[in-house]
Amino acid sequence: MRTVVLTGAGISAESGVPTFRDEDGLWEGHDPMAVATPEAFDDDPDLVQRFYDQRRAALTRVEPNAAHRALARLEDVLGDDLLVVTQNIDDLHERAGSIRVHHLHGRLRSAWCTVCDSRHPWTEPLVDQPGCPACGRARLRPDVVWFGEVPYGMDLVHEALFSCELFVSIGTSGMVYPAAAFVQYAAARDARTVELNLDASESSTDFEVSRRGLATELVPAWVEELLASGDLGQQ
Ligand code: BJW
Repeated sequence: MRTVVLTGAGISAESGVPTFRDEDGLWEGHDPMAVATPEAFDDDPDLVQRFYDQRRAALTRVEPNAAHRALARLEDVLGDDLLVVTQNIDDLHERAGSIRVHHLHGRLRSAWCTVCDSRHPWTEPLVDQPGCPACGRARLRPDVVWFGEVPYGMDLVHEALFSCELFVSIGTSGMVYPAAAFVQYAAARDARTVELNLDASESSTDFEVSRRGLATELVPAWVEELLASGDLGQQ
């Protein structure tokens, strides 16, 4: 069954990666949403670089959880019929074993040169303004998508959404577009729609099935149910 799984910050929360809009979400007294913007980067590049440098460094201290692993197990069965579209910039899906993962909002472990438009695997801080490995200019920024910028690979995502039979959303508040509208695209093509989230999201009412709870409990249970159903057609 052609399946698209959309994930958000909630799937990585139990690994110790902070979400954006949950309680005590401040970073050094700043609202993360105000830091993750092109305007903030223009106003205070060092502040924004430090925000991402700290999050990149923190990746070495976190591990995938049972929810990431359950999706990797689902891919073992569905193969190319499963696409995970993640809004997360961490690499926990890949470290859990998922292969078909699309990072809609970019990746922490990638740097983008705003001069020569090259991209580079990156694990070190960017605040010290290292030179671009391709052109040598010191204009690297985190390879992530901020408000007002175009999410990555929308053609690929649209193609997957328009042909999927099952759409599942995990751990996202449904407040950020275009991801918040994916359920509507999938439903318009008669896909089954399932939401697995701790709280009600902005788009909960758009889903046929909406379950509340921790991702580490809901996702493995849902994957088991799906696999046990035999035809992968029942949730
Ligand atoms: C758990 C849990 C547990 C907790 N278990 N669950 C249409 C209408 C209105 C506005 C717009 C619109 N279209 C575009 C806009 C503007 C804008 C936008 O959406 N604004 C809104 C504020 C209204 N969108 C954009 O600008 C986007 N670009 C765009 O649309 O370009 C035009 C275009 C589109 C398509 C084709 C061509 C052109 C870009 C958006 C970029 C968002 N960037 C960020 C930062 C990325 C880098 C970084 O990580 O720092 O992405 S913002 C931030 O929000 C980040 C996240 O990926 C994203 C979503 O957050 P998420 O994942 O939902 O996290 P939370 O914290 O909000 O929610 C966590 C959820 O988990 C909660 O519900 C909890 O209950 C749950 N949870 N623990 C299960 N243990």
